[in-house]
Amino acid sequence: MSKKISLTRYLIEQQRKQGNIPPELRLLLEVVARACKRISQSVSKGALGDVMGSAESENVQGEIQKKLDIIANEVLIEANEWGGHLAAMASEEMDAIYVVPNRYPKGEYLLLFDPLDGSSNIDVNVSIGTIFSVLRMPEDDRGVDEGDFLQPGHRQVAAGYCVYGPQTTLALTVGDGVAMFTLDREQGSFVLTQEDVKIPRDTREFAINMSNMRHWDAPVRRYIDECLAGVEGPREKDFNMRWIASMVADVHRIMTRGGVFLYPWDKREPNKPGKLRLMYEANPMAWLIEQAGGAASDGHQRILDITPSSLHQRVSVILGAKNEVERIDQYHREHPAAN
Ligand code: AHM
Ligand code: MG
Repeated sequence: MSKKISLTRYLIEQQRKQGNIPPELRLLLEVVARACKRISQSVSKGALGDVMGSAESENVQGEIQKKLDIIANEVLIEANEWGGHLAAMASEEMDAIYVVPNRYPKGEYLLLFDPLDGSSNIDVNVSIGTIFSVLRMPEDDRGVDEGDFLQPGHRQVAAGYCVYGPQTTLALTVGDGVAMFTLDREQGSFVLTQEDVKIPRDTREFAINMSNMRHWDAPVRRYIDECLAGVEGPREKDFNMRWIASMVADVHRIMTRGGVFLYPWDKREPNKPGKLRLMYEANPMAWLIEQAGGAASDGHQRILDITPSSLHQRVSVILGAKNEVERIDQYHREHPAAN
């Protein structure tokens, strides 16, 4: 009988084998995973728990918060504040950073998260998830502030997501490929179900919200027009389309069977670089995708090379199959004025 490898065992073995997971980081990742289990439980209660619907409050981005957005945020804060491995946390749902209170010891890591991604899908029982990213405090820093978080994505030391769907699945990277863990609900533990996840370089499947088509800039229009033209068009093959409206679920599909995902800049809010958030969504997903052999860009540069100027910064996101992302980047180079 093949032995089940738990997340704890996987992390301890990685620590021994690679030496690239210091013990504090391992503990931090275990606590994040434990918080995801609790969020998974709340999600699965649905109408039987007091978790559905709007909280009638707004987050810093002016979006109405759902009850589960707030519950998930609290679960992550409460689980992580006392362990001694973090200096501070930042969340899509909080205006300012959350510094670990003085009553607890402070550690050298910074945790960022989108506690409940895909909020519009909560009430309709479609997959949603948690996205997280871990940075190290800059060296010789005496006190933690927002500036410490403004590091480019290539400085992440761990990143992952947990998708709450028919199964609860955790995807994780510490810079040595991507591993996937499925929650064994009877045992209450995450079990390793896939190692060394790889995304094919080519695909016949794209993900974009087509209802925004008239607002896109020329390079994205050109790319999608060519996909839609199918075998008769320049790509000489038919494409399929998927759009779940939960980035976690769309990225998980790409991790599982390939594809390309776009949430580009569009003319609805021309002063914003995009809808998705660099620090909570784009960076962790970009690193996971690159670790699985894919690529992630904003059309002009690698997402992981963007130096953030503010915590809640938005960004245009194109990620997935390497050859498709390179093609879309090429179309942007051919339209230099495009966003
Ligand atoms: P959220 O973090 O408030 O849930 O917003 C992010 C989500 C992504 O998961 C998803 O890709 C996108 O918003 C869907 O947006 P739209 O409804 O415009 O298609
Ligand atoms: Mg989100």
